[in-house]
Amino acid sequence: MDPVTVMGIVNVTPDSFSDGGLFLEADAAVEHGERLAAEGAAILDVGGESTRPGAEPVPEREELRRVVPVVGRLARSGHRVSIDTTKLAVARAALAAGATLVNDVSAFRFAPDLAGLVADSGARCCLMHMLGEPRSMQADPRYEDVVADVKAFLERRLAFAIGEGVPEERVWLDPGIGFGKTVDHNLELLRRLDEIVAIGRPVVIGTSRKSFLGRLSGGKPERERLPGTIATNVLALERGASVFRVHDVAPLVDALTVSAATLSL
Ligand code: PMM
Repeated sequence: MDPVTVMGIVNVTPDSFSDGGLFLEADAAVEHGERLAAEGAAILDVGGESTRPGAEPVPEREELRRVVPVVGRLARSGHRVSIDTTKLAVARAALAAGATLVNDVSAFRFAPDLAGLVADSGARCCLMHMLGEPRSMQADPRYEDVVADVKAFLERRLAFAIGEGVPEERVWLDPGIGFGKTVDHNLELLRRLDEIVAIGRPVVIGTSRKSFLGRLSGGKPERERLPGTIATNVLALERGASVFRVHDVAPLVDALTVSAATLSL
């Protein structure tokens, strides 16, 4: 696997916290995806349901309507597409439309049958840690030891996926920055990311424009969080992360390529 794989975010939602619905229309989303690919994104991560803290679930029909045409058009243009969903029907339709990776922020907890679909389809999957569900995850997140707890969770979900027939080498893991975590939890996970990497699967990291970066930089709004996004992704690379899920692809590709060369990765 390349030392740096940048995953560009293509949100097709009216309420995603950082795109503000700019890419709701399929044409705009496809155009955005094409631009991220041209900037160096190796994977385009298409999502139709916001997972921002407090977000309400999106009905399946609406999620399908948002994402399937976008996945199909980007895949037909030759791009590697991942589908960011927790729903079986959405993943099934997206894989049929050409997606090759299922990015499930619930790690197959919300739809356990997703594991069998991934196993049968030959797709890869990304299993992410989240405390509970988006609606309530930020209420009062507590851990015994956030890194040990997240690691144990990811090991359990990896074992579940393997038990359902997904070959281990097709699974990526993600500690889920911002998903049921305080600022200190997020920092501890980044600081000790090597412990998650030690599980032995590629680690995906998603810090892009997230609220803890705003909190740490004097309350900066989403669009001014690029420096924090770069800093955290570079540190995650140094600690062994391999896949970087970001909104601002061009600057991150630059920063991570230079960092990888400096680290002789
Ligand atoms: N973050 C969001 C959505 N999907 N998937 C993975 N694997 N990791 C993440 O950190 C992650 C994700 C929320 O961010 P967005 O609303 O900007 O897409």
